[in-house]
Formats: sequence, C-alpha cells, structure tokens
Amino acid sequence: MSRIEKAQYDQDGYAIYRDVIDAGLVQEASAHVDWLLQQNPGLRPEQLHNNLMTHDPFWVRLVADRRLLDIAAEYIGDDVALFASHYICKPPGDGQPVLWHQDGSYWPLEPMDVVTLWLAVDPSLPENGCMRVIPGTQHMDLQQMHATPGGGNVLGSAMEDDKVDADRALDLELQPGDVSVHHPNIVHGSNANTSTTRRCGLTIRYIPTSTRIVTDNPPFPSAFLLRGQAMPGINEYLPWPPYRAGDHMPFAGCQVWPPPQRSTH
Ligand SMILES: O=C(O)CCC(=O)C(=O)O
Repeated sequence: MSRIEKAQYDQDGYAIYRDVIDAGLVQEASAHVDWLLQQNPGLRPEQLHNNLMTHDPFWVRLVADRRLLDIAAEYIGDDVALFASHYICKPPGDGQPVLWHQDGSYWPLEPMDVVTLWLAVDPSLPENGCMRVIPGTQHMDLQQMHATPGGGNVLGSAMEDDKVDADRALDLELQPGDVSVHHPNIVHGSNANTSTTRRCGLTIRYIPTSTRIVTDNPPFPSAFLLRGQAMPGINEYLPWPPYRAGDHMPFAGCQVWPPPQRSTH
C-alpha cells in the first residue's frame, strides 16, 4: 500500500505514481494508438473510445497489467473490473481541450464507487495540454454538465464556469509510464494542444465488482473482469478477446494470449 499517494488522494482527490509501466509497453501503447487510427480513419485521435476495445486483445492486456491493477486495488479492493477506457490523444497544433467536468456526472454506475488511472503514453506537460485538477473538489456533489456546441471540446459538455475556481487548478505533469489517479467527483480538464508535440494518455476506469454498470444491453462494451471474483447478479462480463494474427495489432506475448481465464459471469 502506497500510503503517501493514498493520503494525497484522500485529501486532494488525486495522486501521482512515477515509473509504473516500462518503456517497452508504453511503446506498444503508442503503436496501438497509431494502429487504431489506421483502422478507424474517420476518428479524431481524442476520440478512441471503449467501444473499440471489446474485441481488442492488446487493449485488454494493457488495462489488465498487474502494475495498474495493484494501484487500482489500493482504492477499490481486490475484486477489480473495468468499466471503461479511452485514449485521449491530442495531436500537435490542433489537439482539442477537455473542458472542466466531473466524470461521475456522465457515468451509469451504482454506487459511484470507481477510480480512474490515467497512463501517460507521451510526456504530458502544460505546453501540450496535460491534465489539470482542482484539488479538494472531490468533496463537491456531482453537478449537471451543459452542452458546449461547436465541436471544439472533446466531451461536448462541461461544468458552468461559475462552479469552477480555475485559479486553483494544478497541472499534472507526467512522463511516459507515469500514472495519475483521480476521484470521480474531482473537477478536472485540460487545455488545447497548440505545441509541436503530441500528448497522448490512456484513461482507465476501474470498478469493484460490487459496482453495477446500469445498461439495458449487457454486457457493457468494455465490461471485463480483471482480478478477483465477480459478484453474482451485478454485472455481465465480456470474454477476454483472443489474439488473431492479421486482425489485431501484434504485441509481446500475443501468441499465448489470453491467459487461462476465470469465470466471466
Ligand atoms: O486526457 C485528458 O486531457 C482529460 C482526461 C479526463 O478527463 C479523464 O481521464 O477523466
């Protein structure tokens, strides 16, 4: 248990873990983004969403990495499932901002017991639009988000300005392989990327298996049981997708993927 990070999370609503993922796997994640963009030529790179991961073995391999699950387990316990994951990859020059928001306002979860890990694939710095948080706002109730017409905001909606004390915002500066953790209620966002370097991160939403994903059409497209036991009657989970040469991006260990599986329901 990393007491310092957990204490900071309890006080401020976020924490940072350095050097979590090795350079080889980060490099594969970066290649994965390029591969996904080739497969989905109409998509902006900020919009690589969880619907793309249902049949993608590398994506599941990445979010199931033991080092990430060990961190998630510090916050939500040892029975860990995935709710969602998205790459938010801001290209140089015109990378879009993520306006101020609280994640929990968007999510069909009961209860709102969930933690987000954000894995830096590129250096993530103020100049290329790193994530920004307002410490302590995890204690605010979830607010209604409002549409932001015009298409320039990754989420398409945001909090009202008068609810946000942007002067208190803190930049989360990360190097590739670092991970930040944030609370579903914390007010956060990120600026546009007007620099000459890409800013890519993978956001990963982990839930304990006691949290229900409320959906009319289970299983949810990114509901995977990743560690421990499912709780009967709560969620349906997807099988871990097998690797098929030609259909998927090759990755270290793909020939023996997936590992022997536990019950998925
Ligand atoms: O990647 C970003 O800039 C924002 C990420 C975010 O809002 C999130 O992970 O909840």
